[in-house]
Amino acid sequence: GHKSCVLWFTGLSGSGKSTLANAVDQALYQHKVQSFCLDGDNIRHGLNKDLSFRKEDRKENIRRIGEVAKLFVDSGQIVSTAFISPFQEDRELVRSMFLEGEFIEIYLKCPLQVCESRDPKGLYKKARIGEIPEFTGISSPYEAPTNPEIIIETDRMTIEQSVIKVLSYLKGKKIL
Ligand code: GGZ
Repeated sequence: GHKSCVLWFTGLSGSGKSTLANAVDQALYQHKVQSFCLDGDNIRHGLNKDLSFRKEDRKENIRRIGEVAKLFVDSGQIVSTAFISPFQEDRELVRSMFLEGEFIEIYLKCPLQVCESRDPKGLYKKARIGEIPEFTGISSPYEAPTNPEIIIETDRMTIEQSVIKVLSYLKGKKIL
């Protein structure tokens, strides 16, 4: 058996949140753990498609994701979430919705220059010329976590090493 929890991945656009959250989700599946991954593809395009990237809408985005994550935790799963979640206050609100030890904040630490050079969707380029307002890291702030459970420097580690780091943490906490 395993304990349920939320793996809350936070970091800039292009820091590797979706990639790593999905890789961890796959690894948990191989460990026969019930898990699920929430990301922009299944939330921003569905449940939260009424929300923009203004500060107040990001707050509501994160709050709703927290509530959905809680439903998954209540159903006994490990849920991975991959959202920028740039504001400390919003992440703290979500943390407060969970029991001690159930909310695991994973900070994908990666220099802005590296994220910007990856620019898989060309969004940074558009943000730089003002085509996307309030773009995180360019024209809207990213508040780095002050006390995350796990920090992963995605420009220095492979996906495989990063997955091992997360799973080792879970084993150390007797979640797996
Ligand atoms: C940041 C934006 C913006 C703005 C569109 N700022 O690289 P992506 O494309 O796939 O990931 C980004 C995603 C961020 O959505 P989140 O729900 O994770 O953000 S938050 O937690 O702050 O609510 C990016 C795209 O949406 N995108 N406009 N202005 N990212």
